[in-house]
Amino acid sequence: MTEQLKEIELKAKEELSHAADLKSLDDIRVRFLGKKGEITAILKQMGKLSPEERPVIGQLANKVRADIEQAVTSAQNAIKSKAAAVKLEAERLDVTLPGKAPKLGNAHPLNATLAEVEEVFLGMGFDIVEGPEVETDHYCFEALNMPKHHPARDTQDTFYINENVLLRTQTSGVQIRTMEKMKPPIRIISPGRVYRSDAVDATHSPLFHQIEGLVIDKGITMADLKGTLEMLLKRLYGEDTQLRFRPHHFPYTEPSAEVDLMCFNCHGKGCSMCKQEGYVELLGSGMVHPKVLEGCGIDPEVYSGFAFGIGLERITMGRYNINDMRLLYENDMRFLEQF
Ligand code: 2U9
Repeated sequence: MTEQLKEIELKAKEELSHAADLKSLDDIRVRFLGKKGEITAILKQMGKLSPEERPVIGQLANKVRADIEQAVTSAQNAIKSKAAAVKLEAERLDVTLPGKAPKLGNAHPLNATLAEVEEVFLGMGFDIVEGPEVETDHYCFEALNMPKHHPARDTQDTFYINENVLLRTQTSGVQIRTMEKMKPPIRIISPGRVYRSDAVDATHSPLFHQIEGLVIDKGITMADLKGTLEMLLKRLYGEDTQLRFRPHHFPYTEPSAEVDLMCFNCHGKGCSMCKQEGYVELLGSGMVHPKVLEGCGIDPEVYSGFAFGIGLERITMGRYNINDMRLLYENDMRFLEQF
C-alpha cells in the first residue's frame, strides 16, 4: 500500500504540472482526492492491514492527501497568475502614444449655404418655419391662386400620390398655413425639400431644396422686397453685388419680378460664364397676390406683403462653383471632402 500511495502522489503531481486551466485542474483534484478518488479507494483496503500497520498507512495517506492538495493550490495559483499576466499584456496601453485624432467631418455644401441664408434672415428678425413635404392640392396650388386646370399647374410636373395629395413642388404651403394661424406682422422663411418630376441632369433633380420667404404687415412695398433681397445677396456675394429686377408673372404674386445677379466675372458686360447675358438668374419674387391674402383671412385693403423663392442648389452651385447638381446627392467623399 505504501508503494501505491507514493505512486499516486507522483502521478497526481505529474498531471497537475500539465493542467492547462482551472477546469482540468479540478478534474484532477476530484480524481485523486474526491470521495470516489484514488486515495479513498486505497483507504478502503485498510481492513486488510494488521492493527500495527493501520496507523502508519493512515498517516502516510493523510500526508499524501495534504501534499496533493498543496500541489493543487500551487497549480491553481500558477494558472491564475499566468492568466492575469496574459490579460495584463493584452490590455497594455502605452499612454505615451499620440492620441488618434478623430476625423472631423464638415457641413455638406447645401447645409452650409442654407445655414448662411438662415443666419441672414434671423438677423433681420425672420422666423424659420418648416412644414409637410406631402402636401394637399389646396396648400400647393389652390391657396396660391392656381385653381384646378390653371395653366400654371401644367408647368409644374408634379408627383401626385392621389387626386388630392402630392409631393410639394414648393414650400409655399408653409406660408399659407402660417398666414391661416398667425395675424400679421409675419416675417418667415421656409426652407425645405421640394419635388418635381424632372429628368435628372446637371441642372435638374426630382428632389431639390427651396427657401421661400414671406413678409406680411401694414404698408409693405416693393422697396421692402428689394431692400431685403439686396441685404441677402450682398451678405452672400459681397458688398459690391448688383441685382437686376426683371418684370415677370407668377399666379401668387402681383407685381412679380425675377431677380438676376450681375455676373461677378464680367460685371454685366457678358462673358462665357454668364452666356453673354451679363447677369445670372437667381430667384423669383413679388408682392403677395390679394387673392392669396384673402384666402387666408387677411384683408388686402389693410395688409400687404412680399414673397420670394430661391433654389438652394442654384445658389450653392454658384457659390462653390459646382457644375453638376448630381454631385450634391451622390455622397462621394472625394467630392464632399473639398468643402
Ligand atoms: C405665398 C405667396 C407667394 C413664393 C415665390 C417664386 C416667386 C419663385 C422659384 C425660384 C426657384 C421656385 O426653387 S425655385 O424653382 N420661386 O420664383 N416663389 S414668388 O411666392 C409665394 C409664396 C407663398 C403664400
